[in-house]
Amino acid sequence: MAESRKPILYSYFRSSCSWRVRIALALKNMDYEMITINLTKDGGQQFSEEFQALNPMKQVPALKIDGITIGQSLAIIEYLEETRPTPRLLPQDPKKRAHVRMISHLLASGIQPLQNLSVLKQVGQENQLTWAQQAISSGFNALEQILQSTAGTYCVGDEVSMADLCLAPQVANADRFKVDLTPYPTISRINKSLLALEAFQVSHPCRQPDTPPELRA
Ligand SMILES: N[C@@H](CCC(=O)N[C@@H](CS)C(=O)NCC(=O)O)C(=O)O
Repeated sequence: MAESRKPILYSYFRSSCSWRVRIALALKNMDYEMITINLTKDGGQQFSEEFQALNPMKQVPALKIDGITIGQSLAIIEYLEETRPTPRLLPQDPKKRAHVRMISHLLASGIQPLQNLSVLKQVGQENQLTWAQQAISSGFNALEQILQSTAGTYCVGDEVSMADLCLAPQVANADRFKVDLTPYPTISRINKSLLALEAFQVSHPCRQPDTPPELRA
C-alpha cells in the first residue's frame, strides 16, 4: 500500500538549512508535520540517540517522506523537485540550472558550514563573531560578482529557484552576525524581493512553533 502519512520535517526555527526546506514545502504547497529539535537545549537535542538514528550527521533538517528519511537540505529540495515538480525550483534550461546549483552550493557548502554552530564552538566564544563575519563576507564577495551575470528579479532570472531558498536564510545569518551588507546591493535587493513572498514569510524563523516569544514577529 502506498505511504499515506504526511511528511515529517525535523526543524529548528533558527536553522538556516531548515528554513530552506520550509520554503520549498511552502512553495510546493505541501502539508507536513514538524518536529522541532532544539539545537541548544539540554546540550543540543540533535545529539539524542533517537535523532542520531534518523540523521547520523546530528544536524537539522531531516525529512521523513514517502517511506524514506532524507538529510541534507539540498538533497531534500532536489527530491521534492523530482517528485513534486510544480512550481519548478530548478529551471529547465541546463545553463540556468547549472547557475542555480552553483549559487546554491556556494551558499550551502561555501559559507554556511563555516559558520555553523559546531564550528563556532571550536572557534571559541571570543573569536566567533569575527570568524563568522569573515566567512560570510568572503562568500558574499564572490556571490555579489556572480549575480551580476545571473540575476533578474531573483538569483537566476525572474523565477524563484533553489538558489533563492539558500540566499534569504544566509542573509538572515549575516544579519545575526552583524555583517555590513552595504557592499552587496544585489544580494540585498534580491533578499528584499524574496522576503515579500508568502512562502518566505510563513516559513520565516520568527514565525515557527518553536520560535521563542521574544523573537516572534
Ligand atoms: N549541509 C547540511 C548542513 C546542516 C546544518 O549545518 N544544520 C545545522 C543548522 S543550520 C545544525 O543542525 N547544526 C547543529 C550543530 O552544529 O550541532 C544541510 O544543508 O542540511
